[in-house]
Amino acid sequence: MLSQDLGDNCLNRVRAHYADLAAGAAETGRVKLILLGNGGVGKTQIARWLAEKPFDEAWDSTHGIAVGGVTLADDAATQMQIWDFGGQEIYHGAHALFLGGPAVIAIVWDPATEAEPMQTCNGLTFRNQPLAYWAAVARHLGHRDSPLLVIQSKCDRLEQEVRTPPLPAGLLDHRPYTKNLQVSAKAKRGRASLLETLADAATWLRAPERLGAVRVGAGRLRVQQRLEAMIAADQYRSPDERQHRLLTMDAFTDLCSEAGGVSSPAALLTYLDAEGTVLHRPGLFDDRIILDQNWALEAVYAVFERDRGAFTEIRRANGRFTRDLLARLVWQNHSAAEQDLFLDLMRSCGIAFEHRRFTIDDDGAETIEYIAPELLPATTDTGGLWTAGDPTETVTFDYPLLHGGLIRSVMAELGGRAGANARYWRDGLCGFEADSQSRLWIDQTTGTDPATPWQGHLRLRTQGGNARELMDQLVRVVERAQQRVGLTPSTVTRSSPPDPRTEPRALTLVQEKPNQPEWYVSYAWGDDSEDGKAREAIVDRLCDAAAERGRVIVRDKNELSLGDNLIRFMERIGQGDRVFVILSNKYLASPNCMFELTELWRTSKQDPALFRSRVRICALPKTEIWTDDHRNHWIDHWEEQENKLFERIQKSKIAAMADANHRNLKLFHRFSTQVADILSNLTDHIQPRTFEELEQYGLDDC
Ligand SMILES: Nc1nc2c(ncn2[C@@H]2O[C@H](COP(=O)(O)OP(=O)(O)OP(=O)(O)O)[C@@H](O)[C@H]2O)c(=O)[nH]1
Ligand SMILES: [Mg+2]
Repeated sequence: MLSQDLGDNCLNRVRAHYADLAAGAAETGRVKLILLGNGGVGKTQIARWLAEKPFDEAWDSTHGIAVGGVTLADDAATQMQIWDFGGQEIYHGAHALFLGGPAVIAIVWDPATEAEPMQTCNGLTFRNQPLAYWAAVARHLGHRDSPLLVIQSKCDRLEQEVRTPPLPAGLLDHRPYTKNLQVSAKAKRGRASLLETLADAATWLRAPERLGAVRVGAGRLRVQQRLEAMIAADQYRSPDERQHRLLTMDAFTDLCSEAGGVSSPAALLTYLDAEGTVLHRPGLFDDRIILDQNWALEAVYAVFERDRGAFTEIRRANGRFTRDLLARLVWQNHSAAEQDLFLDLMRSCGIAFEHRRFTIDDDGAETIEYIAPELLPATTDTGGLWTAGDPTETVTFDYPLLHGGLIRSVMAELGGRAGANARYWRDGLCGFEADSQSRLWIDQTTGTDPATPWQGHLRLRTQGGNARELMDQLVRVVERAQQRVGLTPSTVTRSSPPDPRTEPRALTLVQEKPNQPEWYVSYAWGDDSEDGKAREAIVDRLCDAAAERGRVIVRDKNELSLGDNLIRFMERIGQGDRVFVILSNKYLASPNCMFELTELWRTSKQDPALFRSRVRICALPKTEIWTDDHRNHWIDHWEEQENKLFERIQKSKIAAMADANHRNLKLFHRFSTQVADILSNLTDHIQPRTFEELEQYGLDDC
């Protein structure tokens, strides 16, 4: 109910709470029980056991958070809201948001998992954290009054019990309430002491000097119970027949009027979201309320299941994905509206961020490309955006506990504005900011000290231009991210103090414009054939001749595929001031080359004069571009490619699902419709045929 962050004014919600209390108060008796620990240690089995459900041999890994209520057998007054957190690292950023309130926190561990650095479940690899990490999470992210239980699970026999959990001495000394327990959900050992401890911890937490008995408006409780009944009723229906997955705002407001005693449905919604009854983020999910949270979280995390195909595709595309891809590979059974909702959910949990929008279709439809930071490559890749040499400004934030949520949150804020103008890898990003004309590089480091692998630091660097001003802005970005994920640095070290005159402003990451105009060469790479060698030789000669004149021609010799690299190169070419196109028959038959050529045409707005002013063409001998017949040949060629691919897609389900096939289909269509126009526009004007002519027309004219 209280403020979620600095910009959040809680006054209206507090007023609503008291107004609802005045209309009739009730005690809830609810206490949150948060289960934390590595994947597979047995948290869900403990939750099931408390709810008197049978033990399940299978490990059905929890996605995100599962919330359920149980009334403790010996203590009817206490209703425990169990928050069963999935143990995988990817969830940690989101979990920090839920840990801050008063709750009983149970850290579950077992010696076998403790001994394994990694483990695999349903094709997913989990990175295990030591018990001390989880204790540090509870200590740094949990409420100061929250009782802490350290539970050793899977103690099927007495001999398996470890009397002293492997925790550094003194780590939990300052906690007012900690207890060690040993249980086995399978052999049903330790249940009585677990129940007794839970009841005791709940009573302790609800003592007047701490949480106190929680009183809420009776109307609020009625709405909450009504919603819980709707959710519970659905649990007995088969997944296809569930009726209460989502609730519109109107339906919720009606529910509040029926229940009576609710002065502000919006304030109640914030309360119910914090209680875990519903999931709601104002402005997101089309303003609908998610009742069936497991359904939504399952859909989101299906993206990360290796055997569903999306995982591999996204990995291959360096963390990039589109809604189309997920719709084909994991969300076939969900409507477009539901898919949008899942994407919103991914964004609001920091699992993905919008990276850029682009148009590949000729009809101008926009495609949104997202990045899933967790699936970015692990290696640092500043990709030439950072100039070697000392950074001008550095700021280092040291954290007693650092998890991946922080860098993901920073990336989401900056990356949402940067589009393709930044480089990302799993632990950082790099780019160039327009207003300050300064470069930035942000990355995180954890695990340098094996004794405390959960400690880490985030380092910000800025270079060139107004590096200090940009640094002041970036520090604010990090402070906002800290707030969102619930982290606090122990120390902050700055190379120079902040400038008090720096006004907050939005950051714009752009391509850094070099001092010189950017020149590129687009050609079909050489192969071992005579023609191939000749093509390569002419490009070498061109680059050398340019170098003699003090010019650099950018020549991307890296393997380009119709994917991320190519799109990045295309965007650079799109901004290129001059592009040399070395035409050959191989060029006109190559999808990559044709992509570059049609991009040049598109970024010249299909204006022949603008196109010719930027492009310098040199056609190699035997290139078929000079007659109508030649040009028609290329139309036929690309039409044929399009038809062939279309047939394949129609024949094979697998081919139909591949994102690349759909993209290529659109591109082949684009090539066939534009190739003749582009070529006749060029051949209508005299083109150089010898290298000397090319030198004159391309290098000596400016
Ligand atoms: N022998 C034994 N196995 C157990 C016990 N409790 C859980 N397991 C097994 O451990 C595996 C994982 O249990 P879960 O409760 O799903 O683990 P979790 O901690 O919820 O895992 P995530 O949801 O992935 O974070 C399952 O195969 C269980 O059958 C126990 O008391 N004894
Ligand atoms: Mg679980």
